[in-house]
Amino acid sequence: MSKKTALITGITGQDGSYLAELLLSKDYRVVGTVRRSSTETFERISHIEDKLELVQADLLDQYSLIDAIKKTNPDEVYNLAAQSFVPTSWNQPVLTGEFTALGVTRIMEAIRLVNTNIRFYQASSSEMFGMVRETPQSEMTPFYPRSPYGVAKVYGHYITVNYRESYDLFACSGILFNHESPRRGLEFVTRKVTDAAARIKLGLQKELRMGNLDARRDWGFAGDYVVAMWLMLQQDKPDDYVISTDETHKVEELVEVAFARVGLDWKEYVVQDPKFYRPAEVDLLVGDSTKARTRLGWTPEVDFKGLVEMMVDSDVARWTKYLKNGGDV
Ligand code: NAP
Ligand code: F7E
Repeated sequence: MSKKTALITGITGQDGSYLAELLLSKDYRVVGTVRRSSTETFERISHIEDKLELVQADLLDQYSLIDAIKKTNPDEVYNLAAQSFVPTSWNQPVLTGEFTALGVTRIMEAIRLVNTNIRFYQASSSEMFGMVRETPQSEMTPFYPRSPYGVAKVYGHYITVNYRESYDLFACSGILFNHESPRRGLEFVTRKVTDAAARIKLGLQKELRMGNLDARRDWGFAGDYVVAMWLMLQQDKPDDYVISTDETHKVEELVEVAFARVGLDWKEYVVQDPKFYRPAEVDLLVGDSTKARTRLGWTPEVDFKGLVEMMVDSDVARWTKYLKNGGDV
């Protein structure tokens, strides 16, 4: 049998890099879309770049998406590209809507025009639950998004469901709760905390300025979550699935575990700063991933403490190398 081809939008992001590794390990031909920038953003995929094919496409540019799909002829498309940072969605709500909401329609239109046999995965989010209507949150929980990002993801979710029902596409929406890794962007809370704990331990930073320490999230490991994305596209029928650890922890616990890993008491270093509070907060997220566990046979392998410690250890190693190399990472 010939190799399967997967096309990943957002391959340069956290999830894109883990999914590309997974699919290469399964002997896929892996194609990623990248957008033009004055400096390359390929850091997360530099270790596998020679095994990937990269094509230029942007979620804002319909023709580039059609062209990428026509030229590469994928069996599966994973739409991971988005403006994914919640606070930025208040500063750039229109752009967030263009990327994160309408971008989904553009890529599904490209699939519809080029080849309706392509299987499609949409990266939906627990942010759609927002001010939660029930706890824990499952596929049946109503949405109540609390940010322009959350609103855009609700659109992306429903357009995926609608194209599945309108055009009989194999289209799945994965409703993923927060997932993190040493490759997480530095502005997200987990990485901000683990990077700061490492820097403070090594004398490179004095304090950590934070927002709401009472918010609760269901945090898992990105490497576990990309397995669920792939499993969704291997089923007989397309469907939507919640992917989560089914455990919730306060931001304060995250800070405590991260600082304890480097032998520090977080209370001596963390300063609360109103700058990091949001216009509307999502206070509590905790998933019910029973459907994914029973139907896909998916289970996460890394727990909360293991995840935070993995990230702290990685940041300590990175900054230790920096200091050894005289300031060059
Ligand atoms: P990420 O690290 O922020 O990566 C986002 C990716 O999207 C990057 O490759 C970025 O490319 C690309 N991108 C942004 N705008 C684009 C555009 N206009 N055209 C083409 N590409 C564009 O995000 P992530 O954490 O890997 O998340 C992957 C997806 O899952 C996102 O859709 C996110 O919203 C969703 N999600 C994430 C989580 C989570 O906890 N991580 C949970 C639920 C859902 P550049 O490198 O060029 O910037
Ligand atoms: O914030 C609180 C903040 O930015 C988590 C994205 O991947 O997951 C992510 O969205 C919590 C919030 O992630 C700081 O108020 C406190 O309650 O790491 P975050 P997020 O907003 O949950 C979902 C599932 C996605 O889909 C998104 O793409 O932490 N918090 N102090 C802080 N957050 C940040 N960033 N910085 C702080 O200083």
